[in-house]
Amino acid sequence: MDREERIWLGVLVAVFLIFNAVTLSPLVPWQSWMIWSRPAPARVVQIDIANYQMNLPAGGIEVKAGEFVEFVATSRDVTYGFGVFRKDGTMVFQMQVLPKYQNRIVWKFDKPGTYDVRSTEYSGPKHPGMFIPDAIRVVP
Ligand SMILES: [Cu+2]
Repeated sequence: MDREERIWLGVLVAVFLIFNAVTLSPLVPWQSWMIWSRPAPARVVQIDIANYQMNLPAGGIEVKAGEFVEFVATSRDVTYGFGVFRKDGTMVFQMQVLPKYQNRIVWKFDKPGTYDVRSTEYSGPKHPGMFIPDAIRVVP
């Protein structure tokens, strides 16, 4: 390795270290959620999926804007996706739902409204029917 290569390697290492220090720093004002944050969810929502059916809690899902909600999704057969969408079709979040495993995600809805749920993982021939309009109500 000659001198220019060592300098270039040093520049790359410095860029890597500075980038990570800045983006992981709690001093950055826009960085309110840390990767190691463990917010206590205000409520836990269980979702059971089997045979292309998403079984949501009876009475639907109602959460408050600004509170942390934990979604715990389980599958009893194949891999599904749990995706939450705004009414304009844009995605809020999604996670894979692996069989026989408690798949968890903690989310905070910023805006009140109703949200749709659909499977975001191709799971088989009945996958396109896995759509639940207005599945989540977020109230102020
Ligand atoms: Cu699916």
